[in-house]
Amino acid sequence: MSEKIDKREWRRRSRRGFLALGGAGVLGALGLTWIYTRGGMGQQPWPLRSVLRANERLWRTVYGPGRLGEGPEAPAKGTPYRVNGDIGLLDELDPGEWSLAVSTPGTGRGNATLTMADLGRMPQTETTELFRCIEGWSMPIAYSGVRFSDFLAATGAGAREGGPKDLSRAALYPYVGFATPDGEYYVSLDMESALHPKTLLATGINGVPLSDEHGAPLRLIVPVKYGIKSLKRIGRIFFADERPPDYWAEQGYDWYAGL
Ligand SMILES: Nc1nc2c(c(=O)[nH]1)N[C@H]1C(S)=C(S)[C@@H](COP(=O)(O)O)O[C@H]1N2
Ligand SMILES: [Mo]
Repeated sequence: MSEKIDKREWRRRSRRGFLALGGAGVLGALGLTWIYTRGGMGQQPWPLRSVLRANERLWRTVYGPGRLGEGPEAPAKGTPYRVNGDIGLLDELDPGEWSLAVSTPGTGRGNATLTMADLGRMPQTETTELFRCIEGWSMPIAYSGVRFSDFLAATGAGAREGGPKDLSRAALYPYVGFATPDGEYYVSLDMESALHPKTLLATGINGVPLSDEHGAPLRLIVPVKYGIKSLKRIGRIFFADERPPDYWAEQGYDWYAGL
Protein backbone atom coordinates (compact mmCIF):
# COMPACT_ATOMS: atom_id res chain seq x y z
CA MET A 1 0.00 0.00 0.00
CA SER A 2 1.43 3.34 -0.94
CA GLU A 3 1.75 5.90 1.76
CA LYS A 4 -0.17 9.03 1.11
CA ILE A 5 1.85 12.15 1.75
CA ASP A 6 -0.21 15.26 1.94
CA LYS A 7 0.94 18.72 1.00
CA ARG A 8 1.74 19.74 4.53
CA GLU A 9 3.93 16.70 4.99
CA TRP A 10 5.77 17.54 1.76
CA ARG A 11 6.36 21.06 2.91
CA ARG A 12 7.66 19.81 6.23
CA ARG A 13 9.97 17.40 4.47
CA SER A 14 11.35 19.95 2.09
CA ARG A 15 11.84 22.44 4.91
CA ARG A 16 13.77 19.80 6.80
CA GLY A 17 15.77 19.06 3.67
CA PHE A 18 16.46 22.71 3.18
CA LEU A 19 17.65 23.12 6.75
CA ALA A 20 19.87 20.05 6.45
CA LEU A 21 21.36 21.39 3.26
CA GLY A 22 21.97 24.78 4.85
CA GLY A 23 23.50 23.07 7.85
CA ALA A 24 25.80 21.04 5.62
CA GLY A 25 26.81 24.25 3.88
CA VAL A 26 27.66 25.94 7.17
CA LEU A 27 29.64 22.88 8.31
CA GLY A 28 31.43 22.82 4.96
CA ALA A 29 32.35 26.47 5.24
CA LEU A 30 33.54 25.98 8.82
CA GLY A 31 35.54 22.99 7.64
CA LEU A 32 37.23 24.99 4.91
CA THR A 33 37.94 27.84 7.29
CA TRP A 34 39.44 25.30 9.65
CA ILE A 35 41.59 23.80 6.88
CA TYR A 36 42.89 27.13 5.67
CA THR A 37 43.69 28.43 9.15
CA ARG A 38 45.86 25.43 10.01
CA GLY A 39 49.59 25.96 9.97
CA GLY A 40 51.51 25.12 6.86
CA MET A 41 53.67 22.13 6.12
CA GLY A 42 55.64 23.38 3.20
CA GLN A 43 53.39 26.17 1.98
CA GLN A 44 50.19 24.30 2.60
CA PRO A 45 47.71 23.83 5.42
CA TRP A 46 48.55 20.42 6.85
CA PRO A 47 45.16 18.81 6.24
CA LEU A 48 45.64 19.34 2.51
CA ARG A 49 49.25 18.29 2.69
CA SER A 50 48.20 15.07 4.43
CA VAL A 51 45.82 14.34 1.58
CA LEU A 52 48.68 14.79 -0.88
CA ARG A 53 50.78 12.42 1.21
CA ALA A 54 48.00 9.84 1.18
CA ASN A 55 47.74 10.24 -2.61
CA GLU A 56 51.45 9.70 -2.92
CA ARG A 57 51.26 6.47 -0.93
CA LEU A 58 48.41 5.34 -3.12
CA TRP A 59 50.26 6.06 -6.37
CA ARG A 60 53.33 4.31 -5.10
CA THR A 61 51.45 1.13 -4.32
CA VAL A 62 49.16 1.14 -7.32
CA TYR A 63 51.85 1.97 -9.85
CA GLY A 64 55.11 0.07 -9.67
CA PRO A 65 57.81 0.35 -12.30
CA GLY A 66 55.25 -1.18 -14.67
CA ARG A 67 53.11 1.96 -14.67
CA LEU A 68 52.54 3.44 -18.13
CA GLY A 69 51.91 1.05 -20.96
CA GLU A 70 53.17 1.10 -24.48
CA GLY A 71 52.59 4.78 -24.95
CA PRO A 72 50.92 6.73 -27.72
CA GLU A 73 51.94 6.64 -31.35
CA ALA A 74 55.14 8.55 -32.04
CA PRO A 75 54.59 12.01 -33.54
CA ALA A 76 56.21 12.48 -36.96
CA LYS A 77 59.84 13.54 -37.04
CA GLY A 78 60.24 17.24 -36.34
CA THR A 79 56.71 17.72 -35.00
CA PRO A 80 56.87 20.95 -33.01
CA TYR A 81 55.82 20.81 -29.38
CA ARG A 82 54.96 23.34 -26.79
CA VAL A 83 57.57 25.32 -24.88
CA ASN A 84 56.82 25.89 -21.24
CA GLY A 85 59.02 27.42 -18.56
CA ASP A 86 62.44 29.01 -18.92
CA ILE A 87 63.67 29.14 -15.35
CA GLY A 88 67.39 28.35 -15.34
CA LEU A 89 67.62 28.81 -19.11
CA LEU A 90 68.14 32.55 -19.24
CA ASP A 91 71.94 32.54 -19.59
CA GLU A 92 73.38 31.84 -23.03
CA LEU A 93 74.78 28.33 -23.02
CA ASP A 94 77.92 27.58 -24.95
CA PRO A 95 77.49 23.91 -25.91
CA GLY A 96 81.28 23.45 -25.81
CA GLU A 97 81.29 24.65 -22.21
CA TRP A 98 78.53 22.36 -21.03
CA SER A 99 79.30 19.40 -18.81
CA LEU A 100 77.33 17.29 -16.40
CA ALA A 101 78.47 17.15 -12.78
CA VAL A 102 77.47 13.95 -11.02
CA SER A 103 77.96 13.40 -7.32
CA THR A 104 77.23 10.49 -5.05
CA PRO A 105 78.05 11.15 -1.40
CA GLY A 106 80.15 8.85 0.70
CA THR A 107 81.86 6.90 -2.04
CA GLY A 108 84.82 7.42 -4.28
CA ARG A 109 82.71 6.12 -7.12
CA GLY A 110 79.84 7.87 -8.79
CA ASN A 111 81.47 11.29 -8.90
CA ALA A 112 82.22 12.48 -12.38
CA THR A 113 82.13 15.30 -14.87
CA LEU A 114 80.62 14.00 -18.09
CA THR A 115 80.41 15.32 -21.63
CA MET A 116 77.86 14.65 -24.34
CA ALA A 117 80.36 12.24 -25.88
CA ASP A 118 80.32 10.22 -22.64
CA LEU A 119 76.53 10.08 -22.76
CA GLY A 120 76.67 9.11 -26.43
CA ARG A 121 78.62 5.98 -25.50
CA MET A 122 75.90 4.79 -23.12
CA PRO A 123 72.98 2.62 -24.34
CA GLN A 124 70.48 4.76 -26.25
CA THR A 125 66.72 4.38 -25.89
CA GLU A 126 63.81 5.79 -27.85
CA THR A 127 60.29 5.79 -26.48
CA THR A 128 57.01 7.66 -26.65
CA GLU A 129 54.72 8.90 -23.96
CA LEU A 130 52.19 11.54 -23.18
CA PHE A 131 53.84 14.57 -21.62
CA ARG A 132 51.54 16.27 -19.15
CA CYS A 133 51.76 19.75 -17.71
CA ILE A 134 50.06 20.70 -14.47
CA GLU A 135 48.63 23.74 -16.28
CA GLY A 136 46.21 21.44 -18.05
CA TRP A 137 47.70 20.50 -21.40
CA SER A 138 49.35 17.33 -22.62
CA MET A 139 50.95 16.11 -25.82
CA PRO A 140 52.49 12.89 -27.05
CA ILE A 141 56.25 13.07 -27.55
CA ALA A 142 58.82 10.67 -28.93
CA TYR A 143 62.03 11.14 -27.01
CA SER A 144 65.45 9.62 -27.08
CA GLY A 145 68.53 9.53 -24.93
CA VAL A 146 69.84 7.45 -22.05
CA ARG A 147 67.57 5.67 -19.61
CA PHE A 148 68.30 6.97 -16.15
CA SER A 149 68.74 3.37 -14.97
CA ASP A 150 71.28 2.73 -17.76
CA PHE A 151 73.06 5.91 -16.77
CA LEU A 152 73.39 4.63 -13.20
CA ALA A 153 74.61 1.26 -14.42
CA ALA A 154 77.16 2.87 -16.74
CA THR A 155 78.54 5.34 -14.23
CA GLY A 156 78.06 3.64 -10.87
CA ALA A 157 76.44 6.85 -9.66
CA GLY A 158 73.67 6.70 -7.07
CA ALA A 159 74.90 3.52 -5.44
CA ARG A 160 76.07 3.43 -1.87
CA GLU A 161 78.10 0.33 -2.42
CA GLY A 162 78.39 -2.55 -4.86
CA GLY A 163 79.56 -2.49 -8.44
CA PRO A 164 78.28 -0.16 -11.15
CA LYS A 165 75.85 -2.82 -12.32
CA ASP A 166 74.29 -3.18 -8.91
CA LEU A 167 70.93 -1.47 -9.14
CA SER A 168 69.37 -3.22 -6.18
CA ARG A 169 67.19 -0.86 -4.21
CA ALA A 170 69.13 -1.27 -1.00
CA ALA A 171 72.35 -0.16 -2.67
CA LEU A 172 70.87 3.04 -4.08
CA TYR A 173 70.21 6.36 -2.44
CA PRO A 174 66.45 6.93 -2.12
CA TYR A 175 66.47 10.39 -3.72
CA VAL A 176 68.05 12.07 -6.69
CA GLY A 177 68.32 15.80 -7.31
CA PHE A 178 68.75 17.64 -10.61
CA ALA A 179 69.65 21.28 -11.18
CA THR A 180 70.29 23.63 -14.07
CA PRO A 181 73.91 24.84 -14.48
CA ASP A 182 72.96 28.18 -12.90
CA GLY A 183 71.08 26.46 -10.05
CA GLU A 184 67.92 28.49 -10.71
CA TYR A 185 65.69 25.48 -11.40
CA TYR A 186 65.97 22.28 -9.44
CA VAL A 187 63.85 19.18 -8.91
CA SER A 188 64.08 16.00 -6.93
CA LEU A 189 62.71 12.53 -7.55
CA ASP A 190 62.14 9.38 -5.56
CA MET A 191 64.50 6.72 -6.86
CA GLU A 192 61.63 4.46 -7.88
CA SER A 193 60.34 7.02 -10.39
CA ALA A 194 63.86 7.83 -11.54
CA LEU A 195 64.36 4.14 -12.35
CA HIS A 196 61.14 3.86 -14.36
CA PRO A 197 62.10 2.49 -17.80
CA LYS A 198 60.61 5.59 -19.45
CA THR A 199 62.60 8.06 -17.35
CA LEU A 200 65.29 9.32 -19.70
CA LEU A 201 68.14 11.78 -19.80
CA ALA A 202 66.91 13.02 -23.14
CA THR A 203 68.97 14.46 -25.96
CA GLY A 204 66.26 14.57 -28.62
CA ILE A 205 62.50 14.90 -28.95
CA ASN A 206 60.36 14.01 -31.95
CA GLY A 207 63.42 12.87 -33.85
CA VAL A 208 65.48 16.05 -33.63
CA PRO A 209 68.07 17.25 -31.10
CA LEU A 210 66.72 19.42 -28.28
CA SER A 211 66.58 23.13 -28.98
CA ASP A 212 67.82 25.53 -26.31
CA GLU A 213 64.31 26.39 -25.18
CA HIS A 214 63.54 22.69 -24.73
CA GLY A 215 66.63 22.19 -22.60
CA ALA A 216 69.62 21.44 -24.85
CA PRO A 217 71.88 19.64 -24.64
CA LEU A 218 70.42 17.33 -21.99
CA ARG A 219 67.12 17.31 -20.15
CA LEU A 220 65.12 15.02 -17.99
CA ILE A 221 61.86 13.41 -19.16
CA VAL A 222 59.89 11.73 -16.37
CA PRO A 223 56.57 10.74 -17.89
CA VAL A 224 55.26 9.25 -14.63
CA LYS A 225 55.26 12.79 -13.22
CA TYR A 226 53.85 16.11 -14.29
CA GLY A 227 56.07 18.23 -16.54
CA ILE A 228 57.40 20.34 -13.66
CA LYS A 229 59.77 17.46 -12.85
CA SER A 230 61.18 17.18 -16.37
CA LEU A 231 64.03 19.61 -15.83
CA LYS A 232 65.51 21.19 -18.93
CA ARG A 233 69.25 21.84 -19.31
CA ILE A 234 70.64 19.52 -16.63
CA GLY A 235 73.89 20.76 -15.12
CA ARG A 236 74.07 18.69 -11.99
CA ILE A 237 72.80 15.35 -10.72
CA PHE A 238 73.27 14.29 -7.12
CA PHE A 239 72.05 11.61 -4.76
CA ALA A 240 70.83 11.86 -1.19
CA ASP A 241 69.18 10.19 1.77
CA GLU A 242 66.99 13.23 2.35
CA ARG A 243 64.71 14.77 -0.23
CA PRO A 244 66.77 17.31 -2.19
CA PRO A 245 65.25 20.76 -2.80
CA ASP A 246 62.51 21.06 -5.39
CA TYR A 247 61.53 24.35 -6.97
CA TRP A 248 57.78 23.85 -7.23
CA ALA A 249 57.45 21.88 -4.00
CA GLU A 250 58.86 24.98 -2.30
CA GLN A 251 56.00 26.95 -3.85
CA GLY A 252 53.50 24.55 -2.29
CA TYR A 253 52.95 22.15 -5.18
CA ASP A 254 52.78 18.46 -4.48
CA TRP A 255 56.36 17.22 -4.30
CA TYR A 256 55.60 13.77 -5.67
CA ALA A 257 53.65 15.19 -8.64
CA GLY A 258 52.73 11.71 -9.85
CA LEU A 259 50.01 10.89 -12.31
N1 LIG B 1 65.02 24.44 -16.50
C1 LIG B 1 63.68 24.35 -16.54
N2 LIG B 1 63.10 23.17 -16.78
C2 LIG B 1 61.76 23.07 -16.83
C3 LIG B 1 60.92 24.21 -16.61
C4 LIG B 1 61.56 25.44 -16.35
O1 LIG B 1 60.94 26.49 -16.16
N3 LIG B 1 62.94 25.48 -16.35
N4 LIG B 1 59.55 24.07 -16.67
C5 LIG B 1 58.98 22.71 -16.52
C6 LIG B 1 57.59 22.62 -16.95
S1 LIG B 1 56.43 23.29 -15.92
C7 LIG B 1 57.22 21.93 -18.07
S2 LIG B 1 55.59 21.66 -18.45
C8 LIG B 1 58.22 21.39 -19.00
C9 LIG B 1 57.96 21.89 -20.41
O2 LIG B 1 58.90 21.39 -21.30
P1 LIG B 1 58.92 21.90 -22.77
O3 LIG B 1 59.11 23.39 -22.75
O4 LIG B 1 60.02 21.20 -23.46
O5 LIG B 1 57.57 21.53 -23.33
O6 LIG B 1 59.53 21.74 -18.63
C10 LIG B 1 59.80 21.67 -17.25
N5 LIG B 1 61.21 21.85 -17.07
MO1 LIG C 1 54.43 22.46 -16.63
